Amino acid sequence: MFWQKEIETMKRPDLEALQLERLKQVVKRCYENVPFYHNRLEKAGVTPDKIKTLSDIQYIPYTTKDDIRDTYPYGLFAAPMKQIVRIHASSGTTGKPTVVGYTRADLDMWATVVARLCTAVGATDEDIAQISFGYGLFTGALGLHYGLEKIGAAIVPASSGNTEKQIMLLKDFGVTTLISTPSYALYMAEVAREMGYSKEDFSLKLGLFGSEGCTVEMRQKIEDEWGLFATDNYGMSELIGPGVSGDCEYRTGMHVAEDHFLPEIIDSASGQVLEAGETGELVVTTLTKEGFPILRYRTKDITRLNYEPCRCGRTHVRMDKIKGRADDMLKIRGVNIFPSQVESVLMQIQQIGPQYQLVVRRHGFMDQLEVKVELLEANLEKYSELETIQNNVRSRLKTVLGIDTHVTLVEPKSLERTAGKAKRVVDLRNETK
Ligand code: DLL
Repeated sequence: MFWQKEIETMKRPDLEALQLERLKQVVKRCYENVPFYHNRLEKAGVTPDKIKTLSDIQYIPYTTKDDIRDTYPYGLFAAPMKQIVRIHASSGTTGKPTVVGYTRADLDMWATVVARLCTAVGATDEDIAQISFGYGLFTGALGLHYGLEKIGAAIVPASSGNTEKQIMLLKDFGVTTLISTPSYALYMAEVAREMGYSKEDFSLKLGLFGSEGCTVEMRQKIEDEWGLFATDNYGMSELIGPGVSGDCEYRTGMHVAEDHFLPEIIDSASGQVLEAGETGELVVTTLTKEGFPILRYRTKDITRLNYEPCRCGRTHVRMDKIKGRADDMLKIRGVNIFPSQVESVLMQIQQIGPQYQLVVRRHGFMDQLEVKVELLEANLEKYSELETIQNNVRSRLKTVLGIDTHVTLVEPKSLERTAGKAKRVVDLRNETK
């Protein structure tokens, strides 16, 4: 199903013509309204009239998170505060947050792109949708909220936390669509079971997940636990929040809302733009935003763009599941490792639960990766059985990662659960010498 079929299935040449028109406008807007961009573009010798083709985007310098921080809080806003009707900020844990502002038109565009991804996977005005993302400065909850409202779903704005109450609402309200991080969906399933429920006690049929990575294997676990169809959705507050891209029914990549966001892939280290189909860092230019437009933003997220036609009929490019963040990539003894690779392996092993944590330490000059996983049953008494599981995990990880890891089996339900994004990596390399 489509929310805006004409736009979502637009012929590529028409789409690219629209993108070019909008690119010119956004460059002009930034140049004229934001001193930061004015100076940057001048320095690079790019005036708005220099943009004649889409590939002329390459002359525009990248924008980074540091640029947003350096202009904290409102330095990159391109509309007067009078026109700003909403402010969000990133969930960053260190330093000042990155602050973004929306005009009324921005909010409308946001709701529209979210409405598209909800509709693409079958959500309708018949649905009862529980939003278990935290309401607040984080864009996840309000982003999904207004998109779902646009399509006419009945929204249960549960926010995150108080998991037993969440389960009660899911059950008593006959909720059909769950919106949360994938890790919280799994945790909720665990609590539901502890409360004595099975999936048949609920009416869930769809899960709109996102805000953190979710491998296909983990998605399968969530689907098995809840008996729903789970989809992946990507976005970030600097660009708008959720709605930048989302799965269609075929789940073979997330369609980027390309009439509003122009994606590129670059080599993280050199900054070179890569060929279509290569994997690298995603860079995005917002094409229509008024309050907080951003030119060539380096997302640090690693993915690949797929321009092959999709069976669903959408022509907008698909991006692969996020492989990891450039700064989440662990370099251990010279080998690049993404937590998502570890996750794929762990999810396939029967005796362990879906929660995990990676701890990196430095012993002398050697980095060591400890993989903490939970046993499913506490009463595995035989030491040899534990050893078999441990060896199995270790050897499968070695096959996939190419390095030896230290596998620690911990008590069931002992790793930390969060209602938001799971913290999978603890890097202690600067503390352990
Ligand atoms: O997480 C926006 C969002 C909310 C997207 C709800 C989807 C659903 P931030 O808090 O600014 O915004 O975090 C953005 O989260 O750069 C990625 O590293 C990560 N991320 C977001 N979606 C996905 C996803 C929201 N589907 C950062 N898969 C991004 C993997 C994701 N990582």
